[in-house]
Amino acid sequence: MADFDTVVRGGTVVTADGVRSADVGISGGVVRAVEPGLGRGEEELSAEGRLVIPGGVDAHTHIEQKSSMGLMCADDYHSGTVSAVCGGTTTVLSFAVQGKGASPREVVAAYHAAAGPKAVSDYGFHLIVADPTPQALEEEIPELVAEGVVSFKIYMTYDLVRLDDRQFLEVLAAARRMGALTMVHAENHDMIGWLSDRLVGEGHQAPKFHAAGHPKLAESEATGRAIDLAELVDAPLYIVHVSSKEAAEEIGAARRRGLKVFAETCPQYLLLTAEDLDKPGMEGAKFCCSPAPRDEECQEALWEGIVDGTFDVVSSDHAPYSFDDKGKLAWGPEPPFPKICNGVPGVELRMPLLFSEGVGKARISLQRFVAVCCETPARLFGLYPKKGTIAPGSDADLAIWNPDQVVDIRWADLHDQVGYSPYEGRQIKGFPETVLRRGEVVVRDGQPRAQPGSGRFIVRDRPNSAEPLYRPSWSVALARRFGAVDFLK
Ligand code: DUC
Ligand code: ZN
Ligand code: ZN
Repeated sequence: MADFDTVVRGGTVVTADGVRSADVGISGGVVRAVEPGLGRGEEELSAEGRLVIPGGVDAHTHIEQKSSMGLMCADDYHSGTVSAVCGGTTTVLSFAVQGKGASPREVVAAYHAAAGPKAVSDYGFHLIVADPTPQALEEEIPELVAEGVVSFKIYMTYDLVRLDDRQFLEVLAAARRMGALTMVHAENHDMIGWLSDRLVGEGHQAPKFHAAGHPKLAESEATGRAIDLAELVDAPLYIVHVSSKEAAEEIGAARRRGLKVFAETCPQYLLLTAEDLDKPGMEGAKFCCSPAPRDEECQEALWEGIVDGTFDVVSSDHAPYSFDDKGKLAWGPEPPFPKICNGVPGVELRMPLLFSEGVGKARISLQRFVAVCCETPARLFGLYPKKGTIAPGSDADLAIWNPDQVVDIRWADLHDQVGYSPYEGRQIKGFPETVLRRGEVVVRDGQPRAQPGSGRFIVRDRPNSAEPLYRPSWSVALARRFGAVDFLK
């Protein structure tokens, strides 16, 4: 009789703690042992010459969701999560959006109905709170938190979803009471609106003006204000998709003051610049996202921020809009830039891009790569140690990664429904070959093979009350770095 259902044999196992040669023994979908020389598995998977990396946790994806401009995105829970697993990500956290006047409970029920029969990766929801009524905050949302929807996102811009500062404070206070984590899209709405109207009014409406219409100052002002609001309430705050050096500086300063502020950046801000928006015709629309891609100085600052801990997480902000009248060009073939749907796809390439450009170019270590792509998002969003690591007792989510595989990026080889990749034609090195989700091979030799509906909703622990899940070494390190002791209690 075999000792394990599956043994991943002879690889180099990488976690945020270390790198070692070991086999991984899996039974019942759970990691049972990580040691060299394990006994036989019913199924043997060779990882000779390969890295064995925890399944990625992408903390920021938009799947089968209406955008903040009201447009349905191109990926449903099948294509979006197939794309995720093909890139080594086995858990996605995506958004359930409360429209104005909508019941959060009904909204989340609708997202469960959409995801349940289709997902192939595991998943969870963040609730976008667009209408923080007392009924929502005091009755419905606490029930959702108890059911594992333990994080909220609020917007400081976009007419359909944005909150004013007072509403933002109400959400922060409610999140603090419930032990939930508030995420924020931090851009100054009026700066963007005023500038965009002037630019369009003067005939500057091509995609490249999207960058001018979303200046760094709009991001850094809102980032600083969001931090101040969180400080007033003494609530933890997670700042999404940071694009600029100036916003990163606000975050660094907050941390030095001991505030419970956490942050992510995304591959598009590490690898694209405003010049990518300046392409012939409407091509630049493919690169329009908010905040906007910046410049090389910002890119350097963001890489540095991953190294020095300003950024805890690298997420994709996968926002899949096709380049046609159902997506980017829904408001006509040549819409003015404020009418171009914001967002770029990226759930499949998040980890390969960060591996190639980060680890491959010696900007970040292999362990830091695993920390920001897998372990820390799992910790911050109440998934650890089930997700985000390879250790006895964890879900057997892992990718057997070929560090030497050279890939020329072509959208045609990816698995999303977007129709283009902002990274088309770039060459990267390193890609997952085989991916396991709870012990099941969901990608073999680069090809997806999971059944729709085999992904599971993960009931997450409340981040504020997850102390037993945090290892002392991590708690102490985080507390020292960020003075985040209260957050961990
Ligand atoms: N900006 C957002 O706020 N959300 C989706 C993608 C984007 O570019
Ligand atoms: Zn956003
Ligand atoms: Zn987003």
